[in-house]
Amino acid sequence: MANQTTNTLGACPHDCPDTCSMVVTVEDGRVTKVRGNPDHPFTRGGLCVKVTDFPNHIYAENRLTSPQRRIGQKGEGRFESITWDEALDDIHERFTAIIDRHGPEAILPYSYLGNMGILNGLTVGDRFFNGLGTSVSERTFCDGGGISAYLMTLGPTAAVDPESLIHSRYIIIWACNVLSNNLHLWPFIEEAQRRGAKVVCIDPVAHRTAKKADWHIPIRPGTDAALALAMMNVIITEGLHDADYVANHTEGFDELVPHVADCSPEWAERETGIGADDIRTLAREYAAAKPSMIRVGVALERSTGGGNAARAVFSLPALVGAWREVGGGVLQMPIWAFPVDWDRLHGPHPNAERVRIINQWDLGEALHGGFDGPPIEALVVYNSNPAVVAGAQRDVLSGLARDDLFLVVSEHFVTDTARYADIVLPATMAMEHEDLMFSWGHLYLTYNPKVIEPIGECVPNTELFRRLAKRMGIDDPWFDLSDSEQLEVALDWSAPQLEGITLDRLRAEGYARLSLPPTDDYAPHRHGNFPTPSGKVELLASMAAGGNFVAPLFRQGIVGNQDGSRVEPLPTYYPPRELGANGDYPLALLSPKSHAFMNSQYANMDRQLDQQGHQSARLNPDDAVARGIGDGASIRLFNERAELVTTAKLTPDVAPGVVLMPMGHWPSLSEADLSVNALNSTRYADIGRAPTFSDTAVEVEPLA
Ligand SMILES: Nc1nc2c(c(=O)[nH]1)N[C@H]1C(S)=C(S)[C@@H](COP(=O)(O)OP(=O)(O)OC[C@H]3O[C@@H](n4cnc5c(=O)[nH]c(N)nc54)[C@H](O)[C@@H]3O)O[C@H]1N2
Ligand SMILES: Nc1nc2c(c(=O)[nH]1)N[C@H]1C(S)=C(S)[C@@H](COP(=O)(O)OP(=O)(O)OC[C@H]3O[C@@H](n4cnc5c(=O)[nH]c(N)nc54)[C@H](O)[C@@H]3O)O[C@H]1N2
Ligand SMILES: [Mo]
Repeated sequence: MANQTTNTLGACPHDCPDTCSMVVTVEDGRVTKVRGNPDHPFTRGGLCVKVTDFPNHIYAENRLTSPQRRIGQKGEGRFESITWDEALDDIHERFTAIIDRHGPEAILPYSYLGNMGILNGLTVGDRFFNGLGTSVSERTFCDGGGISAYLMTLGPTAAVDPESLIHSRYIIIWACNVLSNNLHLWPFIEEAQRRGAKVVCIDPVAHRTAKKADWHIPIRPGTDAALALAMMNVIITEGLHDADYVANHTEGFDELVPHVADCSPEWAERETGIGADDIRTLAREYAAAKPSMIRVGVALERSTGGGNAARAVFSLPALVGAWREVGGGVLQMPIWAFPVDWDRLHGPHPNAERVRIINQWDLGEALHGGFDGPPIEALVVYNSNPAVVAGAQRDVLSGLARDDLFLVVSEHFVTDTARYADIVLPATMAMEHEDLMFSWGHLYLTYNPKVIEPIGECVPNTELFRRLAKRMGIDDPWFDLSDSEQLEVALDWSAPQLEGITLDRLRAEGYARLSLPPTDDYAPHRHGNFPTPSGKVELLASMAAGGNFVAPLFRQGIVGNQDGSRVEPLPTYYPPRELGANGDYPLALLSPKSHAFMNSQYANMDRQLDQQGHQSARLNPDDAVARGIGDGASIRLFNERAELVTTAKLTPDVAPGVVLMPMGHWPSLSEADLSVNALNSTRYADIGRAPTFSDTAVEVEPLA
């Protein structure tokens, strides 16, 4: 047979702001090469270190290719291959018995964005679980806090075209490691820098992005709200604010003025560790540069007062009138530009008013009977790896090990979560199924065609839930639709942003920029028009009246406050709770993203693991010397939740008082048999039930 080679445009499926357009080479039915699409204005031909060897991932020797049934002890990872029919029979039998005994709320789904496709991603299982009436899984551990704060302050607006950052004159990168986590934004920032913009990076760690900035400001973790409030204080007391923009397009300025009157730079210096003069300089430069831009990362929300920190930062651009110009404002996630019909995708819950909602963050507690209502007797995990990514890792692992828990995991590999499963189901990767990608880092819709047949008996998540729905007797016409048919109704194709964009066009061209004004003219809030209840930037948030606000997207169509906790209507500083509170644990543990992993994905792949290095703790030399710890020494890293034996790496890049241990390593592949989330608590931040990874106190000791 003649060799047949095709090059097709596909989409990177990962949970990353860049959503790259990829050229996928297929030779004789096998993917042989993947590269960044040189014609895509955001991808610009490059891919990150994680995915350049995609074919190795697809054809990895240990890839799951058939359904598996456990034959060993839980956690041992020993399985036998079974047929799909046998797997579905087992699931049907166990689910039916559990529902008979306790009702459907004894079943808990657990998923996140392992796959970011509109069909196969965030909501893919929801119609099935809602159809059964199971407990609802609340998914706020990525950016639930930041997004909730954003909605409270600015409303659901795309706000900024990331490509317009070339026009910015001053760019503050606040708690974001752009060069590792949002690589394809960097050229736009670099272009602005070339044109004379100043780039400032506010981060306790001098990572590769901070090193390229013009000014790196190390901040004490969890104190960002103090910095932002002090910036407001300087801007207002020195009259640097844009009085006209404030008067016309904000709510609550009169209340804000006395609120920040005591937030002097000297006060903020004591909280943040940043010199008062530097705070003044930052505020003055930020207010003077027109236009100024703030790129926020997810770590801003990850402290006790993280939601308020995000509210304060989201309030700054209106004070200085940054929204007036292209390249001004705040770049969080432009997801709101994509008219995805999330309601249709997740479908209604039959018991929406009263159903039990369990936040993913509380998995360990939920598995140990910590919630009212029926015991969790079955857990279904897909698109996620809670054994690695969730806090209180020891509780999660012991919960997954429960003999009476029926655990079903849909995966590519036997992850540390799947090791505990009763049934493991094999899932396709991007090239094996069709999907369409929205983006949380640019304004393009990207189409992903199926270019090879699924490996073995792998099925897309869509098909998994079709099979489960049929076997469980769920009567929902949604499950009769093919993937292509689901795509036809997954978006509101009549929305103005999709004018001129059709599935046919996407299939032919691979991607399309949303139909919005051109980048160089995209300043949607030049004249206000914020989609908040008041139509203005809500410095004083009307949504605070509802209590702890959680953005609706993260639940299966259930909106509103559940716990009644109070949110201040004005952005307020809440100091870190754990850090500094206990003299036994004087150091702040940070666990941001790993450069060479995709959350926990690729942490089992040799090349990426080599590139990232094994789990280790980075310490400032001052802290190490004070404890008699040398570079490369074995140490104990601990707090009251766990103890990890690991290697110390000394570097001045980490601020004194901080320990850096990026997330993603699998416990089973780590010296400690635990990874960094064993040290993290499951306490929530103030808004949106965000996690508090950056408010974790630890101590280190040399290993005797
Ligand atoms: N290479 C790679 N890229 C990724 C991912 C990955 O795993 N690997 N994951 C993707 C996902 S899901 C996400 S959400 C994004 C996240 O990407 P980012 O938004 O960049 O988030 P993080 O890496 O969690 O944290 C960013 C920075 O915040 C700093 N930080 C921590 N606490 C604080 C604090 O209290 N204040 C301040 N000012 N800074 C703080 C950390 O030192 C870190 O440098 O990346 C995506 N891209
Ligand atoms: N300490 C600490 N913990 C963190 C964070 C942090 O910064 N620090 N970040 C948090 C953040 S921002 C996020 S987003 C979460 C990420 O949490 P997760 O979304 O759980 O992270 P991933 O490692 O990407 O896990 C996804 C799993 O889905 C699988 N998968 C991928 N595609 C498919 C598919 O098509 N079908 C099926 N069935 N499975 C698939 C992958 O193999 C992988 O094992 O972690 C959170 N946890
Ligand atoms: Mo995330």
